[in-house]
Amino acid sequence: MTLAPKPFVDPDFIGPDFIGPDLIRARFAAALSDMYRAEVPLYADLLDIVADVNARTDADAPERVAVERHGAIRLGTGAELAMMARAFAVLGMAPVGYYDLAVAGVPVHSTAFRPVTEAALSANPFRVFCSLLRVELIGDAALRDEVVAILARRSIFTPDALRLIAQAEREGGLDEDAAQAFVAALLETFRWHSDATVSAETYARLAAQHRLIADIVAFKGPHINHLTPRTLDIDAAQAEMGARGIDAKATIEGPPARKIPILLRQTSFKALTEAVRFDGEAGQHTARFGEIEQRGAALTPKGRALYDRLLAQGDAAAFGAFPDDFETLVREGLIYVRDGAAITYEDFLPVSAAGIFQSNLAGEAQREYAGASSQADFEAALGRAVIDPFALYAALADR
Ligand code: OOG
Ligand code: NI
Repeated sequence: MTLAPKPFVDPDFIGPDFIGPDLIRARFAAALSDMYRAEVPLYADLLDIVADVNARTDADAPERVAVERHGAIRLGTGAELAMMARAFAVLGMAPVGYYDLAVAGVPVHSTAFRPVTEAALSANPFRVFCSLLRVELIGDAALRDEVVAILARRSIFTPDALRLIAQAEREGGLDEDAAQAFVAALLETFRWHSDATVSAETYARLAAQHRLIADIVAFKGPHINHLTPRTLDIDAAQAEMGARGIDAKATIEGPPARKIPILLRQTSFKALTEAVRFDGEAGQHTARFGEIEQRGAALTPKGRALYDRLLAQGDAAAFGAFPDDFETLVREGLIYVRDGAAITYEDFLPVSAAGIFQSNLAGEAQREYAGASSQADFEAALGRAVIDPFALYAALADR
C-alpha cells in the first residue's frame, strides 16, 4: 500500500490569530529541554560543555547551533505512532526516513520527525527520533499477548492534547492561548514517571526478553530518553566529558574525524540507573542519557553508497578511501551543495543509532532478529508515507 505524504496541518496556511508551527515547535523544544535539564541534571552539565566547546571553536557560529538539538522517544503501538504524527504535525514536523533497527538487534523501527523546509529548519531545527516497538518480533507468544494487553490499557496523551490536536486540524492552527495549552499538554507525554505500570515480576520478564521492551512497555508513557545538542567539535566535547569525570561512551559513532565533516558523528554519556516503583515496591530502571552530535555534509545516494560500503569493511582505516577535500567531493558528486557550500545532513544513521542504543543497554546480550524490515507496516501504522530524505536534499541543491 502506498500512502500519500500529506501533512495533517497545512504549514502554509496560518490563520490571522494563529501562532505558526515553527514558533510552537521552538517553544516545545525549549520547554522539553527545561524539563529534561531538571529531570536529568547531568544533561545540564552536557549543555555547559557544548556551549564552551562551541564558543571556543567558532565564536560566530550561526544562532541556530545554540538551540539545535534532537530527542528520542519509543512508542508501543501503531495507534500511539499515528497520534504522535498528528501531534508533531501541529509543531511543523513531518516523518522523514525509515530506520530498521532490527538488523542491529533492537526490536524497533523508526522515523525522524523534523521540519523539512529550509525556512522551518532555520526557524528551529528540533527533531525527534521516534521508534515503534515491533511486537511481532517477540518470539514468546504468551509474552507477546501480555505486551499487547498492557499497552492497550494506557493512553499516552492527555485529553487536552487530544482535543487541541483535533482543533488544530479542524481550524488550521492554534491561537496564542491554545498554543500555550498545547505545549504544556504535549509535554506531559514526554515526562518521566517513576511509578511503573507493571509488577516487578512482569518487568523482569519483559527485560529478560529485551531491556528496551521493558522500557517501552512498563511505563505510563514514552518518556523522552535523551536530548542531543549539536557541537561544533565532538572530539573536544568527548575529551571534556572525560575530563569532568562523566561516564561517556568509549567511541564516537559515525565517520572518523575529517577535514570536511560528513553525515553525523555522535557520542553520549551512559544511561543513568534510576529508582522506580513496581506496585509500590522499590526497583531500578536504566534508560535516560544525554548525547552530543556533530553534523557534516549531506551525502548524495552515490556518496552514501560509498560510505555504506566502507562501513561494511568494519575498519575505521577504510574511511581513508572517502575523499576529504571539498572540490573532489563536489566533482565526484558525493555531497549536496547549495550556493557553493555543503548542505548539512539533517537526518540520522541506523548504525550510529544502534550503537547509541547498545551503549545504553550495557549487559544486554546482542540479539538477532530475523524477518524482513517492514517500512510498509510502519507507514500503515503512521497513516502516511515517510518522506525520502534524499528528495529533500536534492530539492535544495544546486543543479
Ligand atoms: C534512539 C537512538 C537513536 C540517534 O541519535 O541516533 C538516536 C533511542 O535510543 O531511542 O537518537
Ligand atoms: Ni540521539
